[in-house]
Amino acid sequence: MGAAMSEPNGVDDVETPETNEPTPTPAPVTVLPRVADAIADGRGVVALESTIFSHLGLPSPANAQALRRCLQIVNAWGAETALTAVLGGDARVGIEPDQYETICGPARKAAARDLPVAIGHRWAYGATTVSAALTLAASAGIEVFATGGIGGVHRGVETTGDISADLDAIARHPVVTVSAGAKVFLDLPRTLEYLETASVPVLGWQTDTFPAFHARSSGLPVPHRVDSAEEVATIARAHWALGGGGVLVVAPVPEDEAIPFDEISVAVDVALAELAESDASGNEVTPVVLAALGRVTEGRSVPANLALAENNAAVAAQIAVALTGR
Ligand code: PSU
Ligand code: MN
Repeated sequence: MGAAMSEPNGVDDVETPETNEPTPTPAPVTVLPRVADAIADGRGVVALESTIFSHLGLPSPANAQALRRCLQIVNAWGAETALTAVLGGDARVGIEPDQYETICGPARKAAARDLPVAIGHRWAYGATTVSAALTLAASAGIEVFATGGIGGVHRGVETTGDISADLDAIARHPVVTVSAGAKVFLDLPRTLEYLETASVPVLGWQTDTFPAFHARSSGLPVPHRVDSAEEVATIARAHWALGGGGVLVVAPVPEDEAIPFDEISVAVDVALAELAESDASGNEVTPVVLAALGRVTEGRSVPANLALAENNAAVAAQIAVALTGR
């Protein structure tokens, strides 16, 4: 044993590193020059996910319409857009218009844990969920992100253990997420409890109740209300100065396209009964239930989904601009 303790031969010739810190590896993410410039110039930037625009989210042609409208409204409010996806194994922050057709097509769903696999296995098109989009946005230094409705704690979690990775990603990354509450077919009270446990400030955008995706209100009280983008910016800055991660801003779907909560709840029961009859599990659940809701509501859920996504993008852009302090 004593010999093992002695210095190996020639040890003096070896340069000893100063510390044991690993060499940082640059994130394998391609940031579009237009986005990189906006970040460097301190202009407002809004990150977007791609799952909602792919075949996994909205049906065609509503998906392409949603993409166009979300991008336009962010620009109209004076912010830059950063659509996220993995294309040909390349994790992108910011995507050129010549790729929009791909974005609106068939995709493999890429949550945060799938990102390294989508890169390593060079997926043709990995559509980012909320958790993956937040990971990419944070790695690029983007402070605001817009989606439709976040994933959360699923009903029946006691048996399935199904809790969306969206919640963990929101808690972890210092980014403001804007959503129309959580998807209506989830266990909304438990989703709110989880967000409390994870120390995520949940801010009702000009509302006192938690929105339920297609419905303006779930009836559940929201912990705090905000009425302006400047308020959100001040709260987010304070959260980050205290070492906090994400802030969740919940904005109700616009009145004109909203579906009353009681009505959508009946449709959810039918959609979840269909789900129980199918063998969908894991990450197939959300796309299957969204498609079923489209059928059960005879397409009414689609314009609601489109309108809420566009509204969230508009709110996110205002917050992004407010965060620049201009
Ligand atoms: N919001 C929408 N449509 C969607 C989604 C959100 O309006 O398709 C997607 C998001 O990408 C979200 C995902 O991250 O659903 C949640 O999936 P899961 O429940 O498997 O975590
Ligand atoms: Mn899940």
